Amino acid sequence: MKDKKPFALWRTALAASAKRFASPPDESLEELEERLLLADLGPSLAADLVAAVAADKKQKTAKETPRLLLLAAALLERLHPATAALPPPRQAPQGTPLALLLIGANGSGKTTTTAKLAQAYQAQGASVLIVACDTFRAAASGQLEAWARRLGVGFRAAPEAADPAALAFVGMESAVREGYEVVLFDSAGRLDNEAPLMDELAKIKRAIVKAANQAPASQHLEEKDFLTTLLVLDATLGAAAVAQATRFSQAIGVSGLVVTKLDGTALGGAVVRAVAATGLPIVAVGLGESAEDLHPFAAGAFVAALLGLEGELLRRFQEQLSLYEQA
Ligand SMILES: Nc1nc2c(ncn2[C@@H]2O[C@H](COP(=O)(O)OP(=O)(O)O)[C@@H](O)[C@H]2O)c(=O)[nH]1
Ligand SMILES: [Mg+2]
Repeated sequence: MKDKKPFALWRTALAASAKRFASPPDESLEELEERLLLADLGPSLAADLVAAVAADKKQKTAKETPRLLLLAAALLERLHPATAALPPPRQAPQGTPLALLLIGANGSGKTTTTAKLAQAYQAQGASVLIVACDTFRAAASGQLEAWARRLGVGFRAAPEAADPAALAFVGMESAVREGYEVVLFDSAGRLDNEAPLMDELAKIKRAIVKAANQAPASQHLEEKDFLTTLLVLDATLGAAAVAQATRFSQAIGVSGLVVTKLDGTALGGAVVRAVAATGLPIVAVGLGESAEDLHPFAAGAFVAALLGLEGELLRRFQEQLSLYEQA
């Protein structure tokens, strides 16, 4: 999916496919809005999308296209800039590993996602170090150490209540020294005192950048050169996840989102809302609790599921999607 223009072509193609399929009765705008509200998109985004469909339907080429398909196209268009791949490991000659910092509220899935990322990068053949910067609870580092042992990746931790930024510094230093290609930093997400949390995360970032610049081979590295900050969001939280996305991304520079627990009862609307609220791409989604359950975000499949497309409409949507993805 490259630029925006193909969406116009896609709508034309949708119209052309109408002749080959018998469509069920068209839905009204009110019914569409109802669907979006049930999927937890929230009133303002729902109204926005319905207005887009109403405008599209007035186009001559879209007269025969069911509104539900126009809605699917509009949703996909919103999510289209929102897909990004995980950054590739940095290669050894550069002397600095790719660093990923995971941030987010308690229970959102940071520690589990850290393990999943370790597994994903290891499967690509990269050497991985995990640094357990959630020193707030002793159990947090124990949980991560068990993952690291199971996956056979490097691991650094500090005693409970140790300064997480100091640990981040030491972790980055040893990642460089020992020639790791990827270093993952887990972090604490306690919410009882939020301002200190944001300060702590900013401090962790500065420590990582400082440590990277101590390496003899490094030439004034900036954060953007090697550090990716991922905000982990629990999709089952609905509107609360959207609020978290806004707060964290305003306080801390965030590069992308990881949306977890999409395998559960999540309605999915939070995903669209978090993207709309932050403008951030989704770099991966969590579809379960094991290390293999991290996947790229498939916007087409997501939209089909969110709208409950089935039968002829689903076939038309998929047909156009595959044409579109080849374009
Ligand atoms: N079903 C499901 N559960 C998840 C997923 N990601 C994390 N969890 C579970 O959510 C809970 C909290 O995860 P954890 O990684 O400890 O969150 P943290 O507090 O942000 O570090 C644990 O029980 C995880 O197994 C996911 O993608 N799907
Ligand atoms: Mg944790």
